[in-house]
Amino acid sequence: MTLAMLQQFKKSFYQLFQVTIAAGMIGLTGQAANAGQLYNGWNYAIDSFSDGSGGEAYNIRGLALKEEGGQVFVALNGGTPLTGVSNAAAADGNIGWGDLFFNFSGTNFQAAQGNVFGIRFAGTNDSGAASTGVYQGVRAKSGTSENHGYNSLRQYYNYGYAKTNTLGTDLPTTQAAYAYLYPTNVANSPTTGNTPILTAINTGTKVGNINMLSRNALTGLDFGHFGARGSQTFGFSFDRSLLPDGNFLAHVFLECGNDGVALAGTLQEVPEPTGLLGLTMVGLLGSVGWLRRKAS
Ligand SMILES: [Ca+2]
Ligand SMILES: [Ca+2]
Ligand SMILES: [Ca+2]
Repeated sequence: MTLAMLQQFKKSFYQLFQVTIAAGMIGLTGQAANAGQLYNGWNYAIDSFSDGSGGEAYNIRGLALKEEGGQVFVALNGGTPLTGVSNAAAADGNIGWGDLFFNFSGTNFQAAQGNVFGIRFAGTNDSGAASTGVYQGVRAKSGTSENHGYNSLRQYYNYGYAKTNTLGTDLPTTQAAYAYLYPTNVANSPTTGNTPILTAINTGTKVGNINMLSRNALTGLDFGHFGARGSQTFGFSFDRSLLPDGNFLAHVFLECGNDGVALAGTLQEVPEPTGLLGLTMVGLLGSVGWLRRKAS
């Protein structure tokens, strides 16, 4: 995919979820997405640097993804360590990362429940997934109350965290965030009662493992290019074949709902080697036939 194609897709994605709610809104207030955050082969979503409730230990700065050599690589940057932060107010004494969700359905996240992919990458979090890895057929749950967090996205915004790039550069406004996470009727009238923050896998089927990667193994990664310089950078990879082809929206919240980020991207179709050979043969035979007809 070229940079121009990615830019167009990211812009379209943002507009889709703006248009979804436009009918019920007085007008559009969001600016065009700061799209096309492609750099050194990585696709970036840069999150607000000042929307981590509780300070930098609960602040996400970016999410990035690249596809290379039959693997998908994911990287995160912010102030929250992979193993979370000790906090006596949490049921398990720790507040950390939730699970990462991939939605290829083109619908809002709530409508997509049961048809979502989820990745548990933090081995110490409160996921309903038994172990780290990639899961399909996922339904998500909210773990914010056990993690001393926000009971709803609306409550988080009511506390003053409705900042620009609230869920990163691909879902930059509160309207876009509501429109992606909830059905239209909720997005048009978000309350503290109808906007739970789904932070973790509840149920799903494990389809593969992930490989945790050191900073140095994340070749080409450069959050600093976008000014995202959180103290924590980590990532992981998994087999490309575990996810379908096409456009997706990926997102992750901290377990407390104190911050979240989303990334719009595309996983391109990978042709089967035998299929490709077959197509080449058909093409060659077709050319031969055409040449024969032309000669006769
Ligand atoms: Ca943030
Ligand atoms: Ca926890
Ligand atoms: Ca955020």
